[in-house]
Amino acid sequence: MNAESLKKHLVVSPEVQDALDNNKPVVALESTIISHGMPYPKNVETALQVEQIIRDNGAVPATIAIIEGKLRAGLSADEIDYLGKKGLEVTKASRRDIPVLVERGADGATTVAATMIVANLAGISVFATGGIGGVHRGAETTMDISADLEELAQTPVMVICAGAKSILDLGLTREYLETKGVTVFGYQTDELPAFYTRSSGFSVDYRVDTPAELARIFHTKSELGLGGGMLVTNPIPEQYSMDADSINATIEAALVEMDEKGIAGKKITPFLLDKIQKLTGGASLEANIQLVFNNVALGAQVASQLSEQHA
Ligand code: PSU
Ligand code: MN
Repeated sequence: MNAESLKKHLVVSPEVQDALDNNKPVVALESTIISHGMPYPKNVETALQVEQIIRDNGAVPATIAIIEGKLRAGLSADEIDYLGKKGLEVTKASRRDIPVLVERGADGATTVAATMIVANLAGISVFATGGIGGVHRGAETTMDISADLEELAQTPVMVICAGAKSILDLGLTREYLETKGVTVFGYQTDELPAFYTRSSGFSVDYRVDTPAELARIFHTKSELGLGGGMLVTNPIPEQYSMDADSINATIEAALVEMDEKGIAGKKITPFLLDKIQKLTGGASLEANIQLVFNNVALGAQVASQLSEQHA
């Protein structure tokens, strides 16, 4: 985007802009997790706590969304509350939705893909969240593959997550990322974490044990002009991880109900997240919140390391 278009469509909050101008660490955050990933008011409480954790770790949070047609990096507490309250009524915005929402002056809660796009436009390199979209089970016939994976292939933002849920086909997701040249890192682990649990039976491409090394690799990738993102998977802390058999049984039950109800397209992920939360009586929501806290703390540490390397 040229400077004029950027100015027209992108609004960076003064705090985030000041941090970027002065090489201070910034961590981007998505808003679909607020509107479509958790129920109100837990979603808003969590989003605000997440921002606080980033501050406590020495970085500036930049929650990203589309509000009244503007791409926004850095929201006020009132704006976060607005998105959280509106919940599923806000459009879930991935790459394809951005031009329409901007032209219409509408609101959008950004997915991982759309958040990466806006973060990159704003000049933010590190983005932390809970889980990413991937290749859905049965994708060999439905072709349901999240645009998040394509975005990781092309947009130079490091995404920190807790792996992917087994609502997805983790093996196919790994294969897809490999084809697209996206390196999958395990933070202090050799195994791909499966969101609610620390293990999945799948390996990562590389284990990295420090935020400093993650920052150096990101920097080197950029020096090499390789483009594309980096996927860092950070396992849920042991004390919050769920029992694998029980969560997998819940996920299977949610998938059966999804088929029965004929849920399809972009509604799939929010439907499954909600169903799993209801079936576990909130235990999965608590695990979800804790793993996000863990990821954003790591995000702040990596962003701090990146700033130091640029100093
Ligand atoms: N996975 C989660 N929680 C989430 C999402 C995925 O565990 O909130 C959200 C993210 O915003 C992600 C999006 O980018 O769902 C993927 O949706 P889809 O599969 O329709 O691309
Ligand atoms: Mn999909």
